[in-house]
Amino acid sequence: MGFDEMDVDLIWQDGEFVDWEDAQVHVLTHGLHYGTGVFEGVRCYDTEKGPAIFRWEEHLDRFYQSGDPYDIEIPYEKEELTEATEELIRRQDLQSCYIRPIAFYGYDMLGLNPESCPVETAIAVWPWGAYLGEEALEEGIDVAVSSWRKYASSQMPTNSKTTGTYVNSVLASQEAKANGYTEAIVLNKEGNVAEGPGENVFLVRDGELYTPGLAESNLDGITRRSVITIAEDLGYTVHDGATVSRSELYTADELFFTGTAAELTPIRSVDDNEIGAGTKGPVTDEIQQRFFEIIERRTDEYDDWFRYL
Ligand code: PPE
Repeated sequence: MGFDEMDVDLIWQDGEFVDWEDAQVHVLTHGLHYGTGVFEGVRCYDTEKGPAIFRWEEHLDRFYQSGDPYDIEIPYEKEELTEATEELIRRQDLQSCYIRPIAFYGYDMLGLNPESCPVETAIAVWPWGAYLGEEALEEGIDVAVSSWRKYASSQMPTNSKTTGTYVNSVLASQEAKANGYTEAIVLNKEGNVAEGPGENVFLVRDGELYTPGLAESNLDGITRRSVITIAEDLGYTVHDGATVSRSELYTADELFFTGTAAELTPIRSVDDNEIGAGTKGPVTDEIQQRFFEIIERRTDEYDDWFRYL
């Protein structure tokens, strides 16, 4: 479904609320030519206590930090972006939505050094259902190891949500889909597991969890952090600094993805090898149920993870 079929009509752009179709940039925008932008992806959930934004402060912190390697200084205070986001949700009567803040070097002059270009900032919100499909959350998905490797942090910042670097994810995701899989798993330069194109990966073996450590060229996912906490609170041992080899994927008892968009999606096969029983495994199921209980606020615990509107 495209944006035009959605019931949203407002975007916050550089301090103003503008009509959806008026939220434009110049074709000579620096970020369009060289990918010099940073973005976030956040979810607002429909809860019994009204709309609630999941881990807003953490996402905002990462948004500002993502710009550091490029000297992108977002010219707004965090409070201003918070108010703008809340107003977008309220004015469009959304109970749940995906939130996409973006900041990028804008229009002044081209040439690699963006020094003279202003940093332009925008926030859009729209309804976004299950990223990999509703069925995926229940049945799990079929993934393939990508022929595209994740770039190393000596090549491009791996822990920054930089617009330009997402071509790596786009390639991996297109390849997986072209070959009949739902999603890819991307290996790092060393050939170990980095992450999915837009997800972190968890592996279950002998009742314990493993997820690639932050030196494996992956993003420090906020869902990853949350799932580590949730799993530990459920009593699981989580090895969150793991190096996961490609071959460990095939012999895992269970595998799943985490991410803002993907939430907690089980993986039922890798390169046509069934994982476990070829469906959502019991540990994944327990953690996923707890995750949804938390984000739908059917428990009072973890209340400080939410910002209610
Ligand atoms: N790795 C990558 C490369 C990534 O893009 C994401 C989020 C994650 C891990 C998980 O991070 P977190 O959302 O903080 O748990 N991917 C975003 C973009 C998805 C898109 O298609 O666009 C997201 O989930 O919002």
